[in-house]
Amino acid sequence: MQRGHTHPISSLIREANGIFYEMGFTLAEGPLIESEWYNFDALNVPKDHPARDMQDTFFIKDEPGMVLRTHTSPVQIRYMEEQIKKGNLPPYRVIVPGKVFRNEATDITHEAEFFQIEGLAVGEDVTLAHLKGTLENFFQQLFKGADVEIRFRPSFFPFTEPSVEVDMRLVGENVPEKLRDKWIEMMGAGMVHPSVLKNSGVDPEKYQGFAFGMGLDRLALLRWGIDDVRLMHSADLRFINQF
Ligand code: 2NL
Repeated sequence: MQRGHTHPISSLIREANGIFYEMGFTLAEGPLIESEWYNFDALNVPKDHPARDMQDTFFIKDEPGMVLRTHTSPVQIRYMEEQIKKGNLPPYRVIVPGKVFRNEATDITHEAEFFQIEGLAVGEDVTLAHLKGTLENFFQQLFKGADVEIRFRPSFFPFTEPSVEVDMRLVGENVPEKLRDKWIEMMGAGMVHPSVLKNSGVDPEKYQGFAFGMGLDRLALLRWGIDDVRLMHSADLRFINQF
């Protein structure tokens, strides 16, 4: 009898969840339909930011002020808010995997629906160095058999300050030649903007934190050496049966 298979994206979410769990992170989930407050305003995204445009965001026709979430960050806002409401002060460590939506043209590497994983750590003395160590450990465990190197480049996001792009490099004899020694852009990250902490009810004078966000489709391609993202959502059994 033919049995079912776990989709590579699901495998990756489970694997990531396991690795972050070992580092003290818990998993959180939230709604796919979000208010503009949780998806944009609370995250310090300006009213006139291009990401809020009809071309980039799916607005819910019959419910003014509601959108299909464009990232999983609103779940971290809800998480912090809920903890504060319950009287649980930081430290917080949470990861949020899930589906997100962008209203844009699709091509070989872009789909309107895709999966993301975001992470958040908040405490009295959380720094960018902790972010680097956390991500180094994550990628090292995900790409066993290779030596992983991480580098930060300066970037900008409205919800982090400072903001960075995170590149990864796989070194070692076991790494496929196509990938070996090449810097690959993996995600965006940074220190949570004080306004974002404030909007979540967390005192930015006392606490600070790091946050990161990455797409899972590209990570899955690297993890299993697949060369076309479209395969990931094709429902083609010749592809899926290989996992
Ligand atoms: C990207 C960049 C990022 C975050 C996501 C975040 C969440 C909260 C506060 C601050 Cl609640 N930041 N998330 C931060 C930096 C980058 O994603 O390119 N993702 C695919």
